[in-house]
Amino acid sequence: MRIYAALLLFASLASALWPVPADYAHGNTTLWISRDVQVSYSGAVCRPMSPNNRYPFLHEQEFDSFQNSTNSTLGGGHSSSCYSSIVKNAVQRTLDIICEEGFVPWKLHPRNSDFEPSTAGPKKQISSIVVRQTSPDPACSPRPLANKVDESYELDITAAGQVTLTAPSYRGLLHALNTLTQLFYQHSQREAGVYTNLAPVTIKDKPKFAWRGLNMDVARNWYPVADILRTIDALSWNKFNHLHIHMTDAQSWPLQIPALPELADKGAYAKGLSYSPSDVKQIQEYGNDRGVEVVIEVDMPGHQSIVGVSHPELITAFNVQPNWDTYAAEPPSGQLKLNSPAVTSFLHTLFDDLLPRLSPYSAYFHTGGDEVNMNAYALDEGVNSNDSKVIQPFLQKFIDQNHEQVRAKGLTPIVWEEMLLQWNLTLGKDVIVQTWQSDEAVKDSVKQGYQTLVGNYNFWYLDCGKGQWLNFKEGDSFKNFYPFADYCSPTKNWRLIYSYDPIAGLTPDEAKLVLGGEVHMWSEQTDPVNFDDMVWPRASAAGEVLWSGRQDASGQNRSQIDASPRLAEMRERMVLRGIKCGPSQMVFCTQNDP
Ligand code: CP6
Repeated sequence: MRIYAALLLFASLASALWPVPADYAHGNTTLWISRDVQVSYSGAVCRPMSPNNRYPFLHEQEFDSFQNSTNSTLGGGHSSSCYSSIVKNAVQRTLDIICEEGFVPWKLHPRNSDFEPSTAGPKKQISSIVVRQTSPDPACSPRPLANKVDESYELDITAAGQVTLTAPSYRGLLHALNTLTQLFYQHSQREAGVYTNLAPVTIKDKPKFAWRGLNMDVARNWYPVADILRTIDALSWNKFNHLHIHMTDAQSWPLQIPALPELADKGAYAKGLSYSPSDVKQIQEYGNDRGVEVVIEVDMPGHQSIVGVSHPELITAFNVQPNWDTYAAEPPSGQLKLNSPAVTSFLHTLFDDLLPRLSPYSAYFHTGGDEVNMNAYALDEGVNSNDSKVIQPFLQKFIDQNHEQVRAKGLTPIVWEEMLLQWNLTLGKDVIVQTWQSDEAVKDSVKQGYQTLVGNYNFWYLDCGKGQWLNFKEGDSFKNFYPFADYCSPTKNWRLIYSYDPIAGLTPDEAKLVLGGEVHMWSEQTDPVNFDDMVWPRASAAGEVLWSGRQDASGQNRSQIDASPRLAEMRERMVLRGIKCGPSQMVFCTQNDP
């Protein structure tokens, strides 16, 4: 980070970008902004229109005619569900946030200080915003792989009041717009307006890691669509680009499959507590519009007990009580049988229904594979053994069949680390391996040449945040027996999450195969009431590590002291935008010293 020398005189000046850009310089000139600022796209100016138009700077016809013009790179010719209106809508949201958010950064300034610009005299205004996409959008289908997307951008604000956002892709422009929102503040005398005191600004930014994700478990507790959409918003503000939805697990199947309606009819927690195809499409489109790719996981063959409620013939060790822990990591027990023609045909039907609906929006499908229990296969008539050497070839056949179908539908498979590292399965070199148990797992996976996701549970599992796991009481039913207090300690504060380096201990060549990582919100004890508070702003800490890297340009680990007030500011902005997350710490810890 480069800072003008003059700025050192203004140590209290709030400049709190999250995640921190790769290259950032700013001054201390104040500029004001208003809703009728002109926005132009690659030189096609859209003039202010009628006063009752909420977004007067955008005029449909002018924008559309620009789109269809020959020098347009904003997606002309694509269907609206792909790229064409994404930037236009994002600009609308951005000006909405800038002009209405109302963020006054008082918590970051010394107690009782005067940090705001004078409201007397003429106010220099932002004159216009130029939005330039410099490369054509990729084809809509198949979706580009994560490491093929250029998310870089440049943002300039001149002291004279000209804003320019430039990026090769619409994904970069979305990041530029998000950064822009973080440069503006509401004056505490509200009528005075919205200002930046940081001009001139020059930002050149790009992500360190291509995959920056949150894994959201919607099977242990039910989440209405609105909670998922709100989470996509918050992810985009933090420059995350993937929402991994852990869609099914042992306890519930909240996904409607029209070809297999009994799955959700019997497997959802209640009538109506399931996602229809149009719900899924809405979630995917919402993510697509915000640069967040939605990746669905159907976890198999473990964590599948719930399928036994509608298809008992497909499940081995179904709901064993009381000794469920012989057969599963978490109750109720039950895994898909191996070496079973019925399971094969079931999965064909499932994939034929589901996967074609996912591929217009994602390049990936997650087939799970964590915590497969061996004892369960002693009870499976097609296997009849708990010996891993007997089970392994059946598991290999199972995953070969599944991945073949995933690829046939134009998708790339993702698996949990156990498939590679515990079971030594032979996987296609296209497969992404998602690690979670250790840093050694990351090393082992990249050493075998696989693109790898990190997210060590000792650092990036958000479910253990508040230490509120239930205690076993003698005589309780097995449903209350969740003896997980041990592995849920220690709790994880943002500093611990921030301290995790995805490429620690790897050679530079190995590090290249770390595609990125995910924080994980397992929902055994989280539902929409506490979800925001469990995820944010702790996920933001991982978001900065994934976007900016654990180290700064000089190779030093980033300082928590620098991060602390910036994260506090990010949390205030998220709260104002509707995320119900608690503070990262008390004001005393984030306020600048006098
Ligand atoms: N559910 C599933 C879980 C977990 C995993 N998979 C999990 C394991 C250990 C901890 C937290 C969560 N609840 N399907 C592991 C990938 Cl500490």
